[in-house]
Parts: sequence; C-alpha cells; structure tokens
Amino acid sequence: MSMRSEVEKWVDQSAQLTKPDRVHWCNGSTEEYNGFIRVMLADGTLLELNSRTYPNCYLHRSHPGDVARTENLTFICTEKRDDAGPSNNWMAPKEAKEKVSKLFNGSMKGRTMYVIPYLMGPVGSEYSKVGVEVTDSLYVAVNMHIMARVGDVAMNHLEKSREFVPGLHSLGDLSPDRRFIMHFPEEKLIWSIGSGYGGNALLGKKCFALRIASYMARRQGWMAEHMLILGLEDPSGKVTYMAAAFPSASGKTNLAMMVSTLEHEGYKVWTVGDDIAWLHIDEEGQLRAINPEAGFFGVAPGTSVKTNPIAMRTINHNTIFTNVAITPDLQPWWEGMGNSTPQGLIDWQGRRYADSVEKAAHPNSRFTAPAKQCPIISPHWEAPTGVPISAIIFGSRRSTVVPLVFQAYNWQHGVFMGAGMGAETTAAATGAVGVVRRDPMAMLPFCGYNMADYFRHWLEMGKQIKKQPKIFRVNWFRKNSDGKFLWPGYGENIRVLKWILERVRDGGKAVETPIGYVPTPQSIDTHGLDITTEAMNELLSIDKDGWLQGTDNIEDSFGKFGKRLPDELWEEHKDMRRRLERSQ
Ligand code: OXD
Ligand code: MN
Repeated sequence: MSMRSEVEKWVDQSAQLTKPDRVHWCNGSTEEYNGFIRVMLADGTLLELNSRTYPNCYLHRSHPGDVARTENLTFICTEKRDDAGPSNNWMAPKEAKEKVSKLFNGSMKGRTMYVIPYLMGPVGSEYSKVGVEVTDSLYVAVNMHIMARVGDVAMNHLEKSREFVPGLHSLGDLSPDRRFIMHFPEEKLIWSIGSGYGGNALLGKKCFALRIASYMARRQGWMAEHMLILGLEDPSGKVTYMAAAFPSASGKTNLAMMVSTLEHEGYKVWTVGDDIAWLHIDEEGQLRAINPEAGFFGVAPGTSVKTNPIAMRTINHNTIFTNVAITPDLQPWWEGMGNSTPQGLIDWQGRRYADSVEKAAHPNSRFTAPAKQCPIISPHWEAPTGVPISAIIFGSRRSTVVPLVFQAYNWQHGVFMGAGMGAETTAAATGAVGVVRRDPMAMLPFCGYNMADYFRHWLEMGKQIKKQPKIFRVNWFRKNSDGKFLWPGYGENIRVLKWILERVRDGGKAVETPIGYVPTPQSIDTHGLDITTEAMNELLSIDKDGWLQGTDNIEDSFGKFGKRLPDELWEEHKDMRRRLERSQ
C-alpha cells in the first residue's frame, strides 16, 4: 500500500468515528492559511490586530477554562502500568480507547475535519519525522501551519520514511470533565479531546515531539528533549552549540534569543530552537541536535524590548496571539511588556480592564510565530544534519539553594544532576504556581515512558558519544533575603554562557565542591555590570543545609522508581550526601 493510502485509511477510520460533515486535506500553502484566517475572522474565532503596527497578526480568546496544559488529564497508555512509570498518569490502552471513543463518537458532527500532514524537523533530514493530525479546530490548523512544516512536504517525506504518527484531536465540549490527552506509545498514536490549548491540541509539539518521540528515541538510540538549542559565537567567529533544558515558562525563549551584553567583545547568540531538541549521535560519535519545530509558541507576559527585543521583533507580524489583552487601537498587551497599563485596555476575556486584581493578559497567554522571522535565527537552524552539541545545560527557577552556575564532574554525575533537578512550578500547567517539585531534565510532564528507563537511556547514550558534551546546571532566579533577584538575568546571562564556553574548552576557573565545579567569583566576567561582590559570593555559595534537604527530596523522588532506577544514580546520590556531610 502506498503511504498516502495508509494515511487515507486512518483518516477514514477517524471520520467514521467522529462523523464530520466535511473533510479538508491541508496542503500547507499560504493561500490555505489566509483562507482559514478569513473564516475565523468571520466567525469571531479571531480578531484582527492593528494592521499598521502588527500586520497579519490576530488575537484568539480561548475558553477561560482551557488556558494551559492539564497534566492531570494527560495519560500514557502502555500495556503494562510500570512501563509508564510512577511519574505519569496511566490507563490501559483498551480502557482508554473505550472511554475516549465514546467522547469522539460523533464529536465532529456539523463540523469540518481538517487533515494536517506535518513534518517535524528540517526538510530532507534523516532525523525528521512525519505526523498526521486530524482536528475539528481551525485554530489548531493555523497554529500547526506555523509550528510545523505542513502539507505536501510531509507527504513527500513520508514516501521515504514510511512511518507516521497519527493524532486525532477534537474540541469536544471543552469541559475538563470530558478532556483526555491520551498517548499510546506502543502503537505511536495520540488521541486528544476536550481542549483547544496549544500543548494539548497542537499534537506535533508536546504529544509527538516529546512524549511519543521520547519513547521512539529510546528504542532507536536517540533522544527527544525539552531543550532550546543555541549557538554561541565567540570573538573569533567560531560558533559553539549548546542545548538547555528548562521547565515550561522558565525563560527558554529568552535564553534562545538572547541579545548579548558582551556583543561589543564579540560574544553573540544564534537561535536554533526554543523548546524541543532531537539529539542523535552521528557516525563520528558526535552528538547533533535538530529543532523539530518551525515556529515559537512562547509565553507573552514578561516579554518586552528589555527582556527579549528579538522576540518582540519576531512577533510583530504574521503572529497569532492567544489570551493576551488588547489596547483600544488593537495592539496586543501583557503584563511585563515594559510600558504602563494603557487606558481603555480590554482583558484576555474581552472585558474592560479596570485595574482589577486579576491580570489583563492570562499569565500563560502565548504568541505563535514562524521561527524564520527571528532576526537572529541561525543560518544552520534547518541544516539536515543538525548542529553539533558541546554543552548541555539544565536550568530551573529556584529562589534559594541552587548557585548561578556549576558544572557536573562527568556525564554520569550530570545525569544525576538533571534527574534530581528541583523546579518551582509555573502557569504553563494548571495547578499551584511556585511550588518546588522534582522535574527531571524538565521532562516530568513530557516523558512518554518510565522515567527510570529514561535515566538509563541517558546513561547509555553517554557511553556512545565519543566527545561527551559537558553538563551544567544554571539558576538565574536566586533571590536575596529581601526577595530580590541577585542576578540581572536576560542579556547578562551571556556572562554565564561565556564561562560555560571556557569550561567546554578546558579553561575557566572553578573550585571543586560537594555539588560540582563552581566558578570562582572572579571567573565570571562581571566587567561593566553593576553587581556587588557580596551578591556574587551569595550567588555562587553552597547552602549546605538546603542541599542536604534537597538530597532527602531526591531520595523520595528516586525511591518512587523502585528497583528500576539505575544503581548509578543511587551511587551519585550517596556520594553527594557524603561530600556534603564532610564539607564545612
Ligand atoms: C510549552 C510548555 O508550551 O512547555 O512549551 O508548556
Ligand atoms: Mn515547553
């Protein structure tokens, strides 16, 4: 059977179940995109923004109960419960299908089903993969147009790759009581109903490129990670690539698009990706990364000309905004945009905003913009072979305990560092914000299988890489006793990347401490920066009690994986505790 017929077969089955009135196959063209936009403007799904300052930009207001990923309604449906592991919600595939097919039954009656073949990864890359999403949401269709490579390009790739990940999506009635984001990694299938929110509904992103792909990657010997990819250019013009994992809404987009404050010295950042990295080992044993996505689905609040001028230039044309506020002259607005609250603001729910206690823009409001619009997009961002990775960075929000930056002793210690990472929760998922939880490699909500096996896979990959990237932990978010950030962050983070680059090249001063190699305060370039010596000392200090308490938390978190957790991680844990206890 040709691959097209395989896809048609699956689309027919989906249509029999969901019973749409019409089926539209997307070809990915600009005309198609514009046509979809016109339909949504006419039916009120989109509002056109100021065409002078934001040409081809639109606002979408979602259902107020459908604004973030719902981790409690996201399931990994493997035959054996233990293969999903203790950190995932699990349901048996048969039960999941019975339960959810009732909801899909007739869910597209009176509506159009859009068939979206899409390619994740650069055109012509052997690392790229095809998905086919069917959905009854035009908002999803236009977002997919931006976030992935849609249409013929995917169908052409499929003829060679001979494999696609089907994803069935329907808005259902948007009630959280009937919302399920189901993954069947063993048959590489996704079913999502009851939500139109990006992370739940743009199935190429979290569902495929992370959950299903992580499962495939383990079997096929590569890695699918929640990581940005950036190139750091040094004064000689050489570019060194780094991949960095941070939990959702913790500044990945800002770091990926950073405007370096050391540009006058020749240090500059190139963006390759801002959210997901697929990492492969090439024939020479070099780890290489591709960005499977074609767009940015970034958090709007906090984005400003000060914090991320590159994003501001990326998102002022051809962009879809979701749940931001608007000014009377139809410009998007959000908290932290760097100007005072305009008069006559309309909040994210379309109400007049009158300094209410609520935010004008939803804290998880988003922009969807094509990656190629980014003024500092790397010339290699679509290189079929990807970019070579020299450093891996783990980061998260921690207002206490974790120093600005430090380096793992070696790969195994780095895997332990990532696996034990604590992170304060954010508005990207429903639930309490600011609570510290263990978020291994920032993959807690995104690993499509038992995380103990995922850690094992990391350890195994390390053995196969000839020149292992060095592994680092960063934390821009440490605060002093008055609750003020100690480190200026944003463009100044280049100073930390500079130290990382020096370490990659076997330079950069550091002291060996119980937690890893910590820079000496003088080895971070603070030239021209208004920061006190005390602040630098505090930023790089080791809070022994905090770390000891952290080791207890890691013990609880590792303990949940029982015997499946690799012994190597317990050894690292034991060694760290011993080093801490012995230290002064
Ligand atoms: C995202 C997320 O949207 O991590 O990237 O939630
Ligand atoms: Mn993300």
